[in-house]
Amino acid sequence: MWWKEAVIYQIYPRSFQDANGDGIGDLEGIRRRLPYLKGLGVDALWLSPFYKSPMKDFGYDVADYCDVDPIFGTLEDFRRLLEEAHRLGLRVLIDLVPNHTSDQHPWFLESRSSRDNPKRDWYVWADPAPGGGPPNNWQSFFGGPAWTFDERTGQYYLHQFLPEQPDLNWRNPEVRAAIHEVMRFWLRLGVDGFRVDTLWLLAEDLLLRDEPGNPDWRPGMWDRGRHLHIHMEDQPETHAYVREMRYVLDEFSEAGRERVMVGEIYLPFPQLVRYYQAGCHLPFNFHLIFRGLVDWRPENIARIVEEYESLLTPWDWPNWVLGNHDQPRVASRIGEAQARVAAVLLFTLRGTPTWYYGDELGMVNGEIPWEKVQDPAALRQRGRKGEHGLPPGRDPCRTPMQWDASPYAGFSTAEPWLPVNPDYPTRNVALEEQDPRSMLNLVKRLIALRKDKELLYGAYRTHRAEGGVYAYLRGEGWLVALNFTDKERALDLPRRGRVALSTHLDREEGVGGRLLLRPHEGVVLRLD
Ligand code: TEU
Ligand code: CA
Repeated sequence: MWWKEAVIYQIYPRSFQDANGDGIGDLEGIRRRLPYLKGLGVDALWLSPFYKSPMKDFGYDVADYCDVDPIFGTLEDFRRLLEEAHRLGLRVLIDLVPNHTSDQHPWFLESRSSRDNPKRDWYVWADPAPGGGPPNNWQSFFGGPAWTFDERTGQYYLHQFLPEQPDLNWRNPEVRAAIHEVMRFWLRLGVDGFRVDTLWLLAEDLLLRDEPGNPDWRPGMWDRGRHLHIHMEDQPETHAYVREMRYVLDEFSEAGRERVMVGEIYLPFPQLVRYYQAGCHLPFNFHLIFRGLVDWRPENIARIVEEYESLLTPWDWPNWVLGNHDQPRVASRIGEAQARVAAVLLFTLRGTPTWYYGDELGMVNGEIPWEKVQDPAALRQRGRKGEHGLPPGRDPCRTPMQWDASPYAGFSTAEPWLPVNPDYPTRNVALEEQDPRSMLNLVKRLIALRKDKELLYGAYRTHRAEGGVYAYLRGEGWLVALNFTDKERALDLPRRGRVALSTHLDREEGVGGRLLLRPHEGVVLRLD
């Protein structure tokens, strides 16, 4: 099945390539860069939202699910992009945002117009608490209560994110049918599947019960962390809704042309893997991001991999991620040398990898001063300091793609919506293509190597996870050895072998019973 062998590449359309010179990336820009993506060797693209939107959350607030925002182009531009991608053998996944709409979506405008409007029940409305105030203690992801009072009708509406992103009421079968129609619209156009936004948040507790307090919460942590999330997240009904969405995908699936569901799900493993049974092909496994990169040691990474592997049935296909448009860049978290080691890890573990645009250049977080901050999540925390005293939020990982050393890094001819990272003259596609040892060439080599069937499907087995070295076997024929330290390390091998690839891209020799790893070196060995 194609999605098991694929490498998925995430594009944040605002930041990839601007074609019409307004400083914002667009669909035509992506189309022009398809040859680059083909050359990189990835198999599928996931495009973050490009739908009509007031852009309060940069497209994750959708005002029309079946049209393209003029900032990004037209539906015709999308058709051309899709057609050309398919011609090159690239699949295209689009972002489906079913949990909430924009407050400017016609459905919400109707819903809020009166209590007896037929669409009233399409969103989650509730009376004020008996003594006044919000119906319960639920907090939004972006800070503050998850409820906003609507003067006109005297009730509160639920929003897990911004007040401008009201939650749809998934218990209402009309809502589910409407989203299914949206899916069919894009499937008929030919998309290969969806990355479904906030899949684990579709349903909330019917009784709207208060969340219990979180004993680990400390002042300074985010508002939503004040409570546990047993009533707002991962409800049993959600699994049924996922199943229904899967049926819609299956209406359009054929052998070799399965339409797939990638689900955005931030949950512990035991809860995460239940989404396989619900029919989600690839419930995103973010554990390398939120448990791995914060404690980058062989013991910890091996524990994550083993725990996940042990919970999967033979029907569940794993997947791994190191970055996305909501998370700080991997190279900024563990350092550039270790980001290369992490790339070897991602492409040689069992499972489908998803790669975030620019990470193949080793792109680092942009430093965005307060005057230039765009992310609504950050703006709501104005004055607060994030890491290194810089503003918090998600802009740092959304800076423009660095194509070449020309002004604005070849991203645009106008000033981009977020500043280009100042390191672009020395870190860009054009330069790294010329440099045989660049991160870009490492990623290309890894993607090519990963086509090997045994590396794709061979069982995972830990070989060593201590003393700064993490090594594992894939099938019988492959051994991956990663040095997490800045010192030399030696590793005993089960058999002789040959270096197929080193992060340093400078050796391909035979090795005997012992492998010497240089500082920050990762090696993929073909065993005899
Ligand atoms: O993200 C959902 C999510 O829970 C987090 O990634 C969240 O955005 C972050 O922790 C807050 O700082 C998805 C999208 O990926 C994100 O871009 C959207 O803002 C969000 O849903 C709402 O649609
Ligand atoms: Ca543009």
